[in-house]
Amino acid sequence: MFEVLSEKLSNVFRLLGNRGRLTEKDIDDALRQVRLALLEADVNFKVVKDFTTRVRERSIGVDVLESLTPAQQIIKIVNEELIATLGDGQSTLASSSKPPSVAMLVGLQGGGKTTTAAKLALHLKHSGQTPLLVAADNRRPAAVEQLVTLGGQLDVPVHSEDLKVASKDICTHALSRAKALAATWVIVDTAGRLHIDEAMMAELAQVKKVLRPDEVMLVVDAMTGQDAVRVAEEFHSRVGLTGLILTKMDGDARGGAALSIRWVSGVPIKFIGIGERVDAFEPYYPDRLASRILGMGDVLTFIEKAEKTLDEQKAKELQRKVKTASFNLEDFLEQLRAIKKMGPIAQLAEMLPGMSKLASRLPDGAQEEQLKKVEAMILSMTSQERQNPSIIGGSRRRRIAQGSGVKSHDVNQLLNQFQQMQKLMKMGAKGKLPKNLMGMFQ
Ligand SMILES: Nc1nc2c(ncn2[C@@H]2O[C@H](COP(=O)(O)OP(=O)(O)OP(=O)(O)O)[C@@H](O)[C@H]2O)c(=O)[nH]1
Ligand SMILES: [Mg+2]
Repeated sequence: MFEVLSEKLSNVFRLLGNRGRLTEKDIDDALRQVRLALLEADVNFKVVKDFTTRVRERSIGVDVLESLTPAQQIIKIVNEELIATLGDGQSTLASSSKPPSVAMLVGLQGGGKTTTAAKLALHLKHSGQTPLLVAADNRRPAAVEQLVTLGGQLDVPVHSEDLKVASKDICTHALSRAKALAATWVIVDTAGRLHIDEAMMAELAQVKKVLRPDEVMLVVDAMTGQDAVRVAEEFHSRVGLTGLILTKMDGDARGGAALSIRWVSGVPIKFIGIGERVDAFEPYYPDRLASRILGMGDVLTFIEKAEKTLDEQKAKELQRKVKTASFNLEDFLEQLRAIKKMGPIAQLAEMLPGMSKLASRLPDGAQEEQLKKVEAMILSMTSQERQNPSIIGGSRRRRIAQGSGVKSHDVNQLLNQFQQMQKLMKMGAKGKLPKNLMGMFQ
């Protein structure tokens, strides 16, 4: 479904290429292409706007990871924000503590309700459940027959009644039958109409009242683009939905519905239908869909691995340096930056002996300012000075203060604190620290 979009996004990233640095303009140009590609894919314009704003905010001024190119870094951000748009985490089926659990399927005509009821029954059966299908669509004889046939193929019982019986009564009887059969799940296929109308909503409300379902899922055709999104909003406000099932995701539609529906309706997608066969059905994983849309599963796996090994390497290296007391201002700067990315200063205090006092002495909010100041000072030092701060005398101190726009005594303070920290590390390396501080040297 996402071939065209995928290809366009790949082109954008290819153009960003392996450049060493990306300017704000490069990022804006790339995001303009991304925006166009999404709009052409029929993604809701509000979703597009929100998405590109979030990606831009995070891309500009991003700290580039050593092992990733800027383009890879941006792909990483796009991927993460895409997942956020598609719905964070996987949404599982809600079940009842007292079986049977009940899933009611609703939707417009031809959306795939009946087929999906059978698919869901098979899915549940495969996971060890005993489902009962219910033909509550009594508007057409063919609809009942369709479900009965599908149930027969899957060896799943189907509850159906004479067309004259009202849907809500069929449902009442079906619940008793489920108990008698000791079914763990009841899956109810309801009648669809061409358009949303009062009669349909009234009937669904009645059926819902009888069933007291654990899940009310809208089965919606992903090929219908933005219409699907409107239908979801409407059903959600009228009937109250717990989930969405997107069907015909195997088609060649542009993908806008899939990309917008969760964000616009606020209802989680639970399953997707990917073909006409009863087994063409999958739980919905936002991360898998995102990587399909980006069309670069390999790159994403690479990015993930690079990040993980980098983190591990860095942690090991830091530990070694602290243990051998060879931790210098260069390392300190790197830690500061890592902390800035993480946020709370408390973590820095925990990690570095001697820093906790400094952190707690700072007034609220001044901490970030102080971090910036410290960073500026270290940046004004030569590499030699960072590796061996003891060579910093009066004239070097003045130069550093001037270069970073602080007072000489600020530099002094930093150097003193750093010295204290090094002392603690040396004591730690020799095993001479109090027990509670020794923890970090083990
Ligand atoms: N390619 C594809 N076709 C699907 C999928 N799901 C359903 N269909 C087809 O869509 C058509 C309509 O499906 P139904 O299950 O009858 O739809 P319905 O919502 O029950 O329709 P009504 O009962 O008329 O309201 C059938 O031809 C299905 O085979 C899917 O995921 N992929
Ligand atoms: Mg049907």
